[in-house]
Amino acid sequence: MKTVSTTPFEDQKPGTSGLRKKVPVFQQPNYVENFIQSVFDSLEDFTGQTLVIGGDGRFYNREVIQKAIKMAAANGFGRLLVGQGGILSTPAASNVIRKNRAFGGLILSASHNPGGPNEDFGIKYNIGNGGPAPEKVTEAIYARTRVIDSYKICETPDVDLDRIGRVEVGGMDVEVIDPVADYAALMEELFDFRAIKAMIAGGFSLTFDAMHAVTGPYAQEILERRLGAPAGSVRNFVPLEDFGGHHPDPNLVHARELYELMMSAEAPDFGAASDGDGDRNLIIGRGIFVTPSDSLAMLAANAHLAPAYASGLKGIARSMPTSRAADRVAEKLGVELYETPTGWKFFGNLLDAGMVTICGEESAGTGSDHVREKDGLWAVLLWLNILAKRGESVQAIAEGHWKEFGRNYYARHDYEDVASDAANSLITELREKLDRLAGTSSKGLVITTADDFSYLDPVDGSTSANQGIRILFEGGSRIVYRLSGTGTSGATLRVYIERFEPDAAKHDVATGEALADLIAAADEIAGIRAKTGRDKPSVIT
Ligand code: VG1
Ligand code: CO
Repeated sequence: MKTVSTTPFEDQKPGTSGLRKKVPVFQQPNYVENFIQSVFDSLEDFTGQTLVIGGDGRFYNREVIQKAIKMAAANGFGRLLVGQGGILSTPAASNVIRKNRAFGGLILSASHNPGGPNEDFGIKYNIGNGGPAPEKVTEAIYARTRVIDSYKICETPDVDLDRIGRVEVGGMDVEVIDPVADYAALMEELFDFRAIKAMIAGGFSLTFDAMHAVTGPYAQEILERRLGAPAGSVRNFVPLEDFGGHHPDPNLVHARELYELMMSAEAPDFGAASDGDGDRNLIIGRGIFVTPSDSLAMLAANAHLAPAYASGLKGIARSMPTSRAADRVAEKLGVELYETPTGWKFFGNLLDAGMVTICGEESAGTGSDHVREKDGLWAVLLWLNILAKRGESVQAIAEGHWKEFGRNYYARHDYEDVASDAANSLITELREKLDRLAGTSSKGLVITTADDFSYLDPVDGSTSANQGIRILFEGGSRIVYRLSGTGTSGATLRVYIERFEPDAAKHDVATGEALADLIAAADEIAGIRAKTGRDKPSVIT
């Protein structure tokens, strides 16, 4: 064991989901070591305890895992569990932490961002409940990174990550585990595998695109081996360090091929995809894309059809920018709806306290109290379970849902890689005029309220301010503005636009059309064009 002296880096502030930077930033001498030591220095009483490590297999994953193992041993952890090949999807890592009563875990991923020598990497710390560290922990980690002057590491040989089994590193037990087994077993407990299997045997067809990211081995085991989907139902199933040069982002832009298949005459009954680290999901029925916000609402309304949720939901939580479709379901079910800031870390307390069962975000994240992360394959399996029980198509279920609850037309416009100064001044100027907006109108729409979202956690009483600017209009339409906390270059402005339409006769309008006046108002109110120089968003989801 040796102690190495070091000097702080100024830029190690964790964002929405851990520390994310370009690979060359992480490759600076001591950069990874500083951050990991700062994590350990911010924790208490872990001597002899268990740490879990896994990642999405992207470029630099293995190198960081070797450093983390040697540092965990030097810092006094007693046992370390690591996925074979360095692989653990984010939800699987959450499950391993919980199942083994680990002290916590390090998850190495930059999620849906591209991978490779000049692309993105990330490190996130999860606590013993299996969920992302709450803000008070990430703030302590950041404070530590600013003053750190040394780190501890064992000078031991690298661990063979490809061989399942147990070895010893500097007095710590290291177990290389099967990354899929425990997760697949958990899914089998939650869902009616027999019903899904029978549906597939009866001719129901599906395509799952793993996007050359972490879910390939999970999806092959669960969908093909356990549920009997024909070989080839899971595409792009080999995890690659650079995701084949693509963005492993399951949206209509980056999962274009899947989308086109689902809109074609050859479309299978069901299409889905997941992201780099396996926590996001894309759901497309034959001829119909289900927005993540709608998917949350539809899953919540039908969850009782799956064994794990047969006794009903305790409550539903959604991030603030997520559409309010789920609110109507909560109302009907007679359960509480919680609105949290963006990022899964805010759901942890509600789940731990047994106040909610299902959570979701507009960014293609849905999950439940089975783990403490969002879970892409879980959402796919819950959809399949519902389809098997209802015996209807995705389209019929979606249309029936809108008829019953009304439809929340919804889109997110992202302006990526905008100059940070321009993005910050846009938000600052909006903030300054918030008090004067109520009662005024834009593009014929009357503003009823304008505020900056602040969250009071009902469990621990903590407050998180400045979480996004909300402009509410008469009739229930809404525009939300916030800056991304996961980007690695420049700033990303996200504009979330929503209109509620109760009239079933108006439920088959194209989204862009249904939102046209709000989109124009979003620009007028914030001056997006003028301040960013962009005349259209980089991505619309
Ligand atoms: C984005 C999404 C947010 C999600 C986060 C992490 O954050 O908007 O909903 O929780 O990514 O997802 P931001 O700050 O860029 O808007 V993942 O799949 O990257 O772990
Ligand atoms: Co992700």
